[in-house]
Amino acid sequence: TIMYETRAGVAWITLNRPEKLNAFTSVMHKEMLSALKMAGKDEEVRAVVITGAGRAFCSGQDLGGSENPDYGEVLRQGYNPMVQALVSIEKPVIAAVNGVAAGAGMSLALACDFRVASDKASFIEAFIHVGLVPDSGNLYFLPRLVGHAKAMELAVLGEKVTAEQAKEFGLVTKVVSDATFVQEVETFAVRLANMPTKAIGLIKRYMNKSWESDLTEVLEYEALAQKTAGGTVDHKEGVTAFMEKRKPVFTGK
Ligand code: LHQ
Repeated sequence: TIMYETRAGVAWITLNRPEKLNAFTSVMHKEMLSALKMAGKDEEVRAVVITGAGRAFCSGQDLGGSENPDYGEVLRQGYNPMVQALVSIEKPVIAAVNGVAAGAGMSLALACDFRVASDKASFIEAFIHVGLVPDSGNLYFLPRLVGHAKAMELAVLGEKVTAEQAKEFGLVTKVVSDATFVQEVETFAVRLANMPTKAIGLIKRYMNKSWESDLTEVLEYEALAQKTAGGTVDHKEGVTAFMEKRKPVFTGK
């Protein structure tokens, strides 16, 4: 139910249940978790793309499945470890939103570091339409990405938002034509994969921490992160390239 492939420093993770619009099952969660762990560990991988097979990105929980009736446990066992694993990957993770992202499928996109959307994509906080609440980090990421007022509006009204609308309120990094979607995502992902990976990982780690920290703590995090970044090969290369007036070649080390 999950496809995993790597090329040009990028791991491509594809949700692959197109006939159900890539709705999540417990099997899919297990496969997703191992794909994310693989991408995190593989040193050749310097960027991760998550996308959907067929016309949808992900329609959230499979509503037709005979899953555990204890939804709390479904979240604790399936979704929450996935979100934690995704956020713990110290590499850029891009949601390539090829089509509709609904319910926990939208949450998955929100937990990524970037969202690149096809002009055919849409976002829908579908939970409310089945009498549920946003989950899988949705209540954490949504207000942080779009602000409290917009997040309340989206979560409570559950209206479908087009890729263009999502771009307007900052949910999406860029909207690209469906015809060139895969190439555009690839170009973006390869660009990220050729950047100073360690520094990106540190930015991600401490940007996330900044939400639950005060200024004194953040200043110290920056000092810690900068000490680490300052010791990387990529920092040395960046400075050398600058002095030699050439383009740097970063290796992620
Ligand atoms: C589906 C699904 C789906 C099964 C489309 N399941 N078959 C966490 C923990 C525990 C419990 C509960 O929930 C959660 C978190 C959640 O994610 S709750 C929210 C769950 N998701 C939804 O409520 C979204 C349900 N889907 C939709 O609203 C629509 O399908 C969207 C807006 C995504 C797309 O609409 P359309 O483009 O019109 O497609 P469609 O509705 O015709 O769907 C195509 C097929 O996919 C259809 O099957 P069929 O056999 O008739 O062709 C759907 O039944 C199936 N499908 N989503 N989540």
